[in-house]
Amino acid sequence: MTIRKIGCEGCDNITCPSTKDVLEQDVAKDVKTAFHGVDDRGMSACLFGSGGVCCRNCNMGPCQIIDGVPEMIGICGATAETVASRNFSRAIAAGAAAHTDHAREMVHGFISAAKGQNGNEIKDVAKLHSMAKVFGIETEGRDKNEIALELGEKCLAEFGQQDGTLTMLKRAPAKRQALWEKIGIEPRGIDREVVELMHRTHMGVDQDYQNLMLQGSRCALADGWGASMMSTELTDIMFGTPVPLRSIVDIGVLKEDQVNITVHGHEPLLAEALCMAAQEEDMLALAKKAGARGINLAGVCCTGNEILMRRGIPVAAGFIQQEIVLATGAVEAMVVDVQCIMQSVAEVAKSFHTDIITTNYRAKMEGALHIQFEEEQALASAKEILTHAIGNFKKRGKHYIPESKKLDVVAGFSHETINYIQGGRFRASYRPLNDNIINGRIRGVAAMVGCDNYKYPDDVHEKIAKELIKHDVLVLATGCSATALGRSGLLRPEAAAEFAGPGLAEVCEALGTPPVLHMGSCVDNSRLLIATTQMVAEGGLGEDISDLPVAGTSPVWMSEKAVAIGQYFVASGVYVIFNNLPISGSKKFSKYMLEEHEQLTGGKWDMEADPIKLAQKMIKHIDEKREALGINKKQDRVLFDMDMRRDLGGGPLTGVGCAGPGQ
Ligand code: BF8
Ligand code: SF4
Repeated sequence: MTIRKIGCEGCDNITCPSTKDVLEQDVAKDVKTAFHGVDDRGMSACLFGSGGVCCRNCNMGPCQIIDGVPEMIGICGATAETVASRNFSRAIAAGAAAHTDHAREMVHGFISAAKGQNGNEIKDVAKLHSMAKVFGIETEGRDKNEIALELGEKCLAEFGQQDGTLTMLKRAPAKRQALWEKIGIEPRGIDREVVELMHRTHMGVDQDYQNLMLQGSRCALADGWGASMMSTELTDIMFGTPVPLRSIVDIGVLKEDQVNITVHGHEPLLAEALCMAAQEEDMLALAKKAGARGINLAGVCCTGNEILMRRGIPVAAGFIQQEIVLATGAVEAMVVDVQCIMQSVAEVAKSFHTDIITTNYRAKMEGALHIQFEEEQALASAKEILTHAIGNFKKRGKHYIPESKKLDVVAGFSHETINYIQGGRFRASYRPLNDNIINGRIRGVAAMVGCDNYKYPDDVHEKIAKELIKHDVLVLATGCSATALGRSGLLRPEAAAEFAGPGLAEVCEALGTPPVLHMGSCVDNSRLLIATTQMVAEGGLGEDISDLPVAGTSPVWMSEKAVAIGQYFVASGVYVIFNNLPISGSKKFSKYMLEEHEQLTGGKWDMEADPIKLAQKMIKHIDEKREALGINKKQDRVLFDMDMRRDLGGGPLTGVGCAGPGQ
């Protein structure tokens, strides 16, 4: 297939200066991106699909359902609400499956590390001990690897567990746990909930949309409080719990005189191995022999977030720029594993010397080179991949790196970091955050998570975040939303003075933090669950997550993982707003999701296409929660300023961390 000549003139969906810059260059003139793909298709989205009422669950269909038209139910009699809830549930199951399969790989890697088999070590012993406590594992007098092995095996057992409840549910507030038990949505085993949801959405099984959504919630909770949380915690123990560090987000992190390798996907085992291998003498010598000054690794999508958070390695691109970074012609190899890797990257790479290297047997691609990443020989596999990439350096032809738009970011805000920066090492606490919410300096907390989407402008995240912080709402960001906010300059501490309302700006300036805190990848949304639980435990903001002045959004969601995430937040008591949801084809199901669900879990879904209105709805929800808590009036509470914080042993962030290999 030949790539058509397309420029980016007139496309108002692209606002990122680097993206525009690259697409305007001669080197990118033959590159067709998904931005153009949206236009080229020339069709608006199918109304049945968008409304969630196209059923193709059996071969009597596909059946397009028109709500309220008796002849337009499914051939089997399935109603609009049954079909819409089944489709929604299947998205949850698929999203949860992606997260849980990722988590399983991380648990396998963790067990190998504990056995000393893959070159990784147990780095965060304090976190190992705290997780051991959650799982009832004895730590006294035991070697860290022995504890880790028992923890890894117990975690692995949670995937296949058939009865009982997942261990980490007990980290939730007591009131939340009691509610889950009462309505019967406590996950029993991780895999079981995905399988049961797929079964119940099969033709002719669960045809009561409310009953089905209970399983939808149970499956989503198995993702959030089960697999994703497990993945985040074990990854932290193995690779280190993130601490704030400075780095860069932009396509311009590519380097003229180095072998540029972008790492794209999700599971950090591969990325960590590449980071280690890229610092080995033999690899650096090979790069020099090829005429390069070094090896420059740069992240894309959630892998980018993982290595940014833990190593300060720059992020070249979020989901929406994965083709653009290749269009520079300056990438020797894009190494990919699983999830969110568009097939189009193989086509774009054909115009250049770039190789797309698939590394996981679960995810191969026509036109890509496959080098299997063997987790138990992690370093050797990583070196094989790097060797191939280095071999491409001499073949680099005409290229363009947009170096002038690079933006500094501070990332690495794990839940532990938030605890620490507020209270110091010895009095780590959420008390200052709760106090600042109670006294009104911080109005509330908003989670911005999830994807980019080529159907929408690339500045939606920025618009929403600016509106939120302007109204003193602290933003916690993950996934490609966090990358987008980094591109917009909102992950810099200076952004507080530039864009935040006076209360939030005062708090951020005292702590030295940005008004938007980067908390990691998509699986790291589990950090947000723990952060909200801590806010409840600290006191003064109610007894459950549903009492907190918090709200969540994935404003331009793309992946089914975002649906699973949204549902586990809703089932945890959070108000979650997306730009759209595939539910509008059923009045009953829409009413249930947007209004009635709140009576069940205290959380609910909402929709709003306009970014500013979406932010305002989040603020309105936060204000309603403040009103219910009786903290809607300004109170004269003490702000923990810099001096007080120093006394506590904390202090503002300094320019710690590295900016990646070769710096
Ligand atoms: O898991 S935010 S586009 S990269 S799905 Fe994908 Fe969405 Fe990005 Fe990460 Ni999450
Ligand atoms: Fe149609 Fe029912 Fe088959 Fe769905 S399950 S395709 S509604 S007949």
